Amino acid sequence: MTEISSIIKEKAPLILAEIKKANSILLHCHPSPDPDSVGSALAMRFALEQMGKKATVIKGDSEIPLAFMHFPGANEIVRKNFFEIDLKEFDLFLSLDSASTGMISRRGEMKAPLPIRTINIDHHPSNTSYGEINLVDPASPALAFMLYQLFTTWNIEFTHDISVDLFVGMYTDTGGFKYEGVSYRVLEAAAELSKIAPDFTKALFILDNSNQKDAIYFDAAALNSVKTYLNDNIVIATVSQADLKARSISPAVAGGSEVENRLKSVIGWNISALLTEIDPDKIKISFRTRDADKFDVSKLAVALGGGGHKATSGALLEMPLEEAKAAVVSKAKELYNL
Ligand SMILES: [Mn+2]
Repeated sequence: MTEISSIIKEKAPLILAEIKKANSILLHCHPSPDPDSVGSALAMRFALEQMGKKATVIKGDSEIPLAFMHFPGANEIVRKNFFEIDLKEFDLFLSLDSASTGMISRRGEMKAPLPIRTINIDHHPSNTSYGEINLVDPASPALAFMLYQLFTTWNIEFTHDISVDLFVGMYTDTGGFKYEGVSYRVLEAAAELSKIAPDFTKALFILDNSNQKDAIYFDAAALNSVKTYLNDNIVIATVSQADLKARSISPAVAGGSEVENRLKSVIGWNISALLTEIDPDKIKISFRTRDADKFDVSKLAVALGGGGHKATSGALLEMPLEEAKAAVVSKAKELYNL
């Protein structure tokens, strides 16, 4: 059996005591939900039901992507955001995978403490501790791995459905068990879950193979435009309004591309940028780097009025595409002495 993190060992009984006192428990999916958000919420609902509790998962601000609808329990997700529910129907809110109240909903002003007793279970280092109980474990590479440990501590029976929901969360948040933070403990947990749900590969196949054709056309346009600058240190892909219109590519698809990640996979292409003209003369820029210590792209984003992390960042420029591209190159030249 997997060792339990000390922070989880410490908080597990406190959280269980609150759950035992509650009758009707609220769970949510965060805006633009990923499989860790949805899978964890669904697994928690099954666990709470095993304890004889009424538990409700709401979809939150965004639609649940079609590719997640085969996760066990997904059909029972209530199609409401946080401001569309009546909090009087609940006596406990278990907030999962959400670093701040902004990850519960962006549809309105949400002030902590929230109107009902809130337990905040998360793995983001930036978590703002907005709950009455906060269980934050940044060492865990997925929220689903924290739930695996909590459920083990609480003696929850790992059913087939709980196992699939936790497996997809752990698999995706770790980039397929390859990001930093993946340890033998994570692999042990995944092995246990796969023993209970040997059909987990089906869930992964659907996840990996539910692309929309728009996404392929978008990537084709982006890859077709690739040019490098500053001795190949920066690689830029652009997608114009004309490109989007030529293939009737929806703006939602334009936001979900991973082209910039592929570009930075080339040795020597240290910084990658994807510039998308989301509206005429409105350029959404996404930066990546393969060497965050040497090329901290948060600085490049900030210099252009945006923000982000050292390895992933972004900005929004209101100017023609070619001008935006020139601005990116000249800022990069200046900031990194290229
Ligand atoms: Mn997560």
